[in-house]
Amino acid sequence: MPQRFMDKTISIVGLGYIGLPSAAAFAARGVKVIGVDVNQTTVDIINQGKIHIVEPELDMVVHAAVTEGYLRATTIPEPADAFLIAVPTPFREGHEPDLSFIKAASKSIAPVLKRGDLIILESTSPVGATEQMAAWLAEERPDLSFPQDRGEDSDIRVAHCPERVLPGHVLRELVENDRVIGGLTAKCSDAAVALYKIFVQGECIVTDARTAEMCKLTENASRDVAIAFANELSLICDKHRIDVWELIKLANRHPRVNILQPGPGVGGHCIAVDPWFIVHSSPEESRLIRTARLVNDSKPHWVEEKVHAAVAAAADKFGRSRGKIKIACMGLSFKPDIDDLRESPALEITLRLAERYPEQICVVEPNIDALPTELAKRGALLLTQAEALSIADVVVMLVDHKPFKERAPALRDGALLIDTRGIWK
Ligand code: SAJ
Repeated sequence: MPQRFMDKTISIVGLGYIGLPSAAAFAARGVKVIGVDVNQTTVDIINQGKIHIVEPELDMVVHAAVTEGYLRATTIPEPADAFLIAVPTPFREGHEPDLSFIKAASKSIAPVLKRGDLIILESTSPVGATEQMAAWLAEERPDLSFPQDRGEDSDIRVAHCPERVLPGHVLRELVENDRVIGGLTAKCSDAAVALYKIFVQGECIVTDARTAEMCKLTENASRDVAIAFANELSLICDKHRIDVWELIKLANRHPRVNILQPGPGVGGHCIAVDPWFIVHSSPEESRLIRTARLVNDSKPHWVEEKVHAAVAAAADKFGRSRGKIKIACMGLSFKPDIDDLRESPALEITLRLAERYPEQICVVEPNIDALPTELAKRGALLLTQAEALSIADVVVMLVDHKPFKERAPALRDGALLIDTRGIWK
C-alpha cells in the first residue's frame, strides 16, 4: 500500500451515493477521513455510524469506520491533505450543466487549504469543469499558487477522477474498477494516483483533465445510445409483430453484435443526464447522442399509450367501463433489485396511470415498504404479487426484479399483459 497519504487526512466533500462509499473505503484502510456535507441530518446520521442511502454492505463499513474513529462527518470543512469533491452536477433549463454545487464546495474548502494539498473533482462534469474549479479556488486564495498559473511548481495540486461505480455494486466496483485520472499537470496526476492506490486494486490510468471529463460522459452516452437502439428496435418489432427479445438473442449470436435490452425508458441520475453535457457543449456535432436521449425519453409515453389501449380492450372484453378496470404495475425502481426510485421511468409511468385511473392501480414493488405519497394520494395500493395478480385486468411489467423473473405467474383469466422487459411475455 502506498505510504504517501497513509498518515495524512483525507476530506470528502459531499457524502452522497459516491462520497460516502469513498469515505468508507479510505477509512476502512486505516486512513483518517473527514466527511463534509451541507446537510446537518446527513452528518448526524453518519456520526451515529449509520447511513442515509441504500447500498449493500455500506452500513457495516460506515459503522466500523465511525466506531473505530477513522471517519467523522461535519458541516464545516477542516484542514486536510487531500480533498475529494463528490457533489451533484445536475442540469438547468435547456440542459445547461449546473456547476453551482462544485462552486459552493470549492469556496467552502478554500479557507482551509494549505501548501501541498491535493484537490480532486470526482463529480461527473462537463469538459473544462476542473479548470473552472481550479480558477474558483485561485480566486479565493491569491496567497497560494495553482497549476494553471505555476504548472508543476504550484502549491496546490488539482485533478479530475470521475467515479464510474454501478449503484448496487458500489463497494466492490470502487475497489476493482480501473480509474481514469486527469491531473492539471503530471505531478497532480501522480498525487491523485497515490491517493487512489490506497484502496483501488484496478489500474489507475493517467490522462489530462479534459480527457478524463469527456471519458466519463462518453461512457454513459455510449450506454445511452446502445439502450436507445434496443428501445427503437422494440417499437419497430411491435409494429411488425416480432418478439424483440427473441430477435435480439438471435442477432447477438453474431460474434460482433451485442445489443442491449429494451425497457420502459432510461432512469437514474447518470445515463439520462450526462449525455446532455456533451450535447450542450457541441449541439451541432452531437446529433446521434441527442437523438438517443430523445428516443429513450419518449419510451415511457409509448408504454402509457399501450396501457390505455389495453384498458380499452379489457373494458370491451369484460363488458365493464374503463373506470372499473384494475391495473397492476410491476416494479417502480429505476432498475432491478434496488429501492432507488429516482428518475425512474417505471414510477413516471405508474404516476401518470394513477392520474388517469385513480383508485384503479395496484403496485408490486418488493424493495419498498410504502408507496410514494403522490401515488398513495391517487388511491394506488402496494400489494404482494399474488394479491395484485388475483385482481388485475391489465398487468404492466416495468422492472425485471429477481422475484418477478423467477417464474412467470399465471394471470387472471383474460387479463392483458404489457411486458416492457420481456420476462413474462
Ligand atoms: N437499461 C435498459 N436496458 C439495458 C441496460 C439498462 O433499459 O440493457 C436501463 C436501466 O433499466 C436503467 C438505466 O438504463 O433505467 C440505467 O441503468 P444502468 O444499470 O445502465 O446504469 P446506472 O445509471 O445504474 O449506472 C451508470 C453506469 N454507467 C455505465 O454502465 C456506462 C455506472 O458505471 C456509472 O458509474 C453510473 O451510471 C454513474 O454514476 O454515472
